[in-house]
Amino acid sequence: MSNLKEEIRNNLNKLQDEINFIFAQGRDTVLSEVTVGQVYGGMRGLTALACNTSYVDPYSGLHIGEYTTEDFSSRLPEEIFFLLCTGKFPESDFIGKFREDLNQRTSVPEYTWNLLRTLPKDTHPMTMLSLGILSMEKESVFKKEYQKGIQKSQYWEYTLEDALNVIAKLPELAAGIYRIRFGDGNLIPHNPDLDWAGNLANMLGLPNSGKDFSELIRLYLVLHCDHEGGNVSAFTSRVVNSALSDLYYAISAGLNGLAGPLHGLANQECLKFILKIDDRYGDSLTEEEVRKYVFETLDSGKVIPGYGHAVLRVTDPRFTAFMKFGDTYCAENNCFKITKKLFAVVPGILKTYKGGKVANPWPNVDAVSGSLLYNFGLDQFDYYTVLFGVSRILGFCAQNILALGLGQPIIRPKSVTNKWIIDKLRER
Ligand code: HAX
Repeated sequence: MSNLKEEIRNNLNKLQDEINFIFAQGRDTVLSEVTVGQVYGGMRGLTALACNTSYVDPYSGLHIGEYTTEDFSSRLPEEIFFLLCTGKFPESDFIGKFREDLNQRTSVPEYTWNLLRTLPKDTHPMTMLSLGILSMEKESVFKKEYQKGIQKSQYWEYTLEDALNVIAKLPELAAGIYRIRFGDGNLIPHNPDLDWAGNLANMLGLPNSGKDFSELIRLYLVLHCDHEGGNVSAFTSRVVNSALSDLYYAISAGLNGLAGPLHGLANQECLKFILKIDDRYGDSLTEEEVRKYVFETLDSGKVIPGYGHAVLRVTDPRFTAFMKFGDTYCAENNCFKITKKLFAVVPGILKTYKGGKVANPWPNVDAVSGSLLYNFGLDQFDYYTVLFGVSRILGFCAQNILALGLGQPIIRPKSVTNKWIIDKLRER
């Protein structure tokens, strides 16, 4: 067994010391005030959560521990999971031991495959992923131990067991969903000698899959792993787990949030957008035609997928990492070329469109990821959010393990009625 558990315990001790210090210094200190606008505006800008896995700086993007996206983007997802849970990178012997551990846990139960195979053919792959994980809920080690009666201080340990059991099965489950939904339904067996991302790339069984495709899947699974605590999917997963619903419920719930077009589904919307441009203008697309298409989209009341962000105020460094990959591996691909042309044009338009109402005119990670997958023959864009989900589950797991380890209570903010707010305004 790797030293993951021991290092999580060390991290929890460190985080608990910090919390003790924070409480001693000023438990009643006001961090953020809430305006009426925020109450009706998706709580944007309200600082009301602590999350110690990752942090999104509006100007430098995603940080995990002390590391920037550039620092960690060349690592394996297994190392990223360790980093999310412990705040540091593992020693060099971790990968081998962790792989051995995961290899003992890979097998997806037959009843899950049976369930997935009986779903209607047009079921969205995200529904299949969410249901696939939920179907295994009866395997939850946390639930079984909780029913026996465990200490609160042990909740995280059994949640870690659930996390490892789910993470180990994800390549097989996600690839199986692809093959049932889009292929001949025959599953490719897990290869114990491949790493986590390599296995997923291999089990998809694409004709084009080779070293470069595995590298893309590795990068994809690293870049989507976590985005602090307030985004729809992570927050949903945490809220559900805070009721001590086990990790299977919490992951499935988080995935349901990720499935929305303003969140994880944006990458498939992006590629559709790019393919429509390609269809209409083809190879000879000019900058003026891109501008025309973007304005047409905006004027019809639609958003430009892949642009904007609730927190970021610069080009997403994850977008930059993918663009670097694209320049190296797919520079001649038409979708990638259109992605570049959009990048040259869209921010300038969004900066001033309708008085500059778009808070962040720059691209997010979804603006490019689909083009790269498409280049390798992964042309079923309904599937893209599944890959996002597989990666983001690392973050859901780490966030919930740490929150339980720190004894965080059930989440329950207060809501009020319009009348309550009107009365409050009258008091001014
Ligand atoms: N195109 C056109 N209009 C946009 C826009 C875009 N890309 N981004 C924001 N706007 C509009 C909003 O719709 C909003 O208009 P209204 O006031 O008329 O409602 C206005 O600009 C202000 O919104 P904002 O404060 O800039 O953005 P939000 O924090 O409300 O929303 C979103 C952030 C990411 C949802 C938003 O920018 C958007 O819809 N982008 C396109 C979809 C997308 O790329 N989603 C993926 C985001 C990354 C992610 O979470 N992936 O999982």
